[in-house]
Amino acid sequence: MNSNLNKDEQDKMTNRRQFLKGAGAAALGAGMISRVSLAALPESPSSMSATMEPPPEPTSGRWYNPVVTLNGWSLPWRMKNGWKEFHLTAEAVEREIAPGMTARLWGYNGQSPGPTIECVEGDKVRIFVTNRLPEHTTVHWHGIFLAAGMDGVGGLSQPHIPPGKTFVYEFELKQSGTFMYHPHADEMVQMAMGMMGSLVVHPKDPELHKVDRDFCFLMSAYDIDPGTMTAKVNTMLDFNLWTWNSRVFPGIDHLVCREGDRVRVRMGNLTMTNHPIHLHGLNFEVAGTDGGWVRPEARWPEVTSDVAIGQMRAIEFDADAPGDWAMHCHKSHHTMNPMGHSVPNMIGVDQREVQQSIAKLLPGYMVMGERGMADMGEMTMPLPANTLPMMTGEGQFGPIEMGGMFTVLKIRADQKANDYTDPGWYDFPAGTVAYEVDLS
Ligand SMILES: [Cu+2]
Repeated sequence: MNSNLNKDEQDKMTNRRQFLKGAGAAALGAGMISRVSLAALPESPSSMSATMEPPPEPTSGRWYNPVVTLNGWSLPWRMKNGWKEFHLTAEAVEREIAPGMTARLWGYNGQSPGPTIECVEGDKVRIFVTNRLPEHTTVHWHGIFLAAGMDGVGGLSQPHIPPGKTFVYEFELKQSGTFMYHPHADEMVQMAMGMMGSLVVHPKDPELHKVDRDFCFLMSAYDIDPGTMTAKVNTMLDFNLWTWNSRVFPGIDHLVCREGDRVRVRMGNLTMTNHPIHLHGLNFEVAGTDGGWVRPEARWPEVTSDVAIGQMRAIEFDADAPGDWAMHCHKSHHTMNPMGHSVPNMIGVDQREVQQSIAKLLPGYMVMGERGMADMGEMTMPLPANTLPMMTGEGQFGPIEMGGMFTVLKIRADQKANDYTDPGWYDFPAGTVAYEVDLS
């Protein structure tokens, strides 16, 4: 992430300001910038990278424990006369889904999802939204209590933000918890193209709901044909990329923890189906939803939490089990990448004859799936450009055979506080790994 604009971007920004000044002289609708100085728009920093930024300490305003956005970053702000000012730019972006595949999506400030917005209960927040899309948009602040005219539903609570225009949203945060932002305008297209971001409101008292590590991500699904880059927006069910923060395994950041840490994972679902998120090795509690914190006496232990469409869940656990633990959606088709969704079931079918006849026409042709699909994880089948194998990833014992919504929770005794660097694969103590029985 580079929060300092280069010369070219500065010129663009200046041009945009001048353009806005000109436009500002004309009639302004409700919500458009009128009460704030047009020349004083805060910067709209942009990121081209899918690399996790270490949690940013708050630079001004009330102190809080920052969150860690998987493969993402948090949006800087500036304080102005007691207001925390952010600047989102809605625009076309390119997102690396995993090494080997890049998608053309829509997002905010250079990425899909957009940067995480972090603020504190009691903050007065002013969020500028500049629309650089080819069509109008709005931003809805999912779960936030605010004046109806700030809720961002195009046509219902405000006029749409036309291309090239900047609107401003203002509200005072009366709650803390886990929320998100996304358009409420041409949603079918704009959400299918990746427009969304996490919105975290920290408690005023940093000791409340305190954890050592606080991760967040949003779930989104895309339908991108192998060899192409643009998400199909009319797909209703048959998506082929199931993502966390617009990334798939093995491109999703690992959740690195120190043994003994209290850990929170905030996750939101903006796909069109539910995702039962399963964690190995530990149990957890749902400590919060997008409706607020769950009272401690109302929590129960779980190892899988279903995150339904349009819901958010903040789970918490004590990282007391060292090791490498899988964390994934339990729908097995959601831990797969594109190249497997239309493969027929060939288990038990002897394809040798077929192979021989096809190989005459297509040298190098391979049959697949006679013994299950695991062979496909190992095969280095030639793929069309810009797509990903169905099952992939290499662990210390062999192929992991996963894709999509899958990552690894890494708990280490010797990880330093606030250190998120990948410690590598777990060093299993001797005699603790499943082993082959000697039958001789
Ligand atoms: Cu799922």
